[in-house]
Amino acid sequence: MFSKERKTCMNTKILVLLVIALAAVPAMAEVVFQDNFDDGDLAGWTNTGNVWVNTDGKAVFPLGTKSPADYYSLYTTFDNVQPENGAFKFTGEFRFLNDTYMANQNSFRVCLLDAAGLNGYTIRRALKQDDSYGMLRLLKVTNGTETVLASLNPVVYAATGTWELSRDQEGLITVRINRANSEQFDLITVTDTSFNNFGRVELKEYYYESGTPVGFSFDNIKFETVPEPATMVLTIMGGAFMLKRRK
Ligand SMILES: [Ca+2]
Ligand SMILES: [Ca+2]
Repeated sequence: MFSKERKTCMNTKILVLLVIALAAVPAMAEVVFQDNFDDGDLAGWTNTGNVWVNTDGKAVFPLGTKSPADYYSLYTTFDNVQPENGAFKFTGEFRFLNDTYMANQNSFRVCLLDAAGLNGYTIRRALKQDDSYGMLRLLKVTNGTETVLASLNPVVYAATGTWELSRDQEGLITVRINRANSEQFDLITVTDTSFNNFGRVELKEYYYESGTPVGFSFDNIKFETVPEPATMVLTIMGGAFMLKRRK
C-alpha cells in the first residue's frame, strides 16, 4: 500500500508521538494491597485489640477503657515488595469518633513496614496542640526502634480526613494530612531512602494518658508502588517494535 520509505517514516512518527505522550503522563501506580472494609470483615488482618468493622464499611478502633500506653493494632502482611526506584504511595482515610475528646493525648499511627514489622516508616498524628504529642510526626522504625525523621505542629486539627505517605524516585518522602471537605492540609517533606522493603501495613491507636480513649475509624487503605516512567516508555516502545515486526 505504502512505499517502504513512507512506512518507516510513519512508524518513526508514531514512536516519537508515543514517547512525547508518555513523557507527559505521570507514572501509573501498581496496587500492592488495598482494603475498603466494604465487605464487612477483617479477613486477612491480624487484630490485636477490639477492632471491628461497622455497617458503614470502616475499621473501628473503639472508644472505651484501656490502660494507658496500650496499643490497639490492626495489621496485615504480604510478600515483601521492593518498589522500583524506591517510589511508593501509602494512603487512607481517618476519622476521630468523638470531637469532644480531641484535646486528649490520643493519636493514631499508620505504619508501612517490612513483613517482619521491624523496619520502615510510621506517621503519628495526634490532635492536641502545644506539646510534642500534638505534633504530626514521621517516624523511622529501625529494628523495632522509632526515631523521629521529621515533625510539624499541625495547622489542621481535623476530626476527619485522609493521610498520604509517599516517596518519589529521588527519595523525597511526603507526609500529607488532608482535612475532609476543605483545602487545608499539613505537609512534611524529608529525604530518606533507608528502607525499600515493604510487606506489612499496620494501623494503630496509641492511648497515652488518663482520660477516655478517643476512638478512630480507618478506611480505604491502599499501598501502591510507582514504576519508573522511563521503563514504561521502553516497555511500550518495545511493544510497538514487536507490533511492527509482526506486520
Ligand atoms: Ca474484608
Ligand atoms: Ca469503606
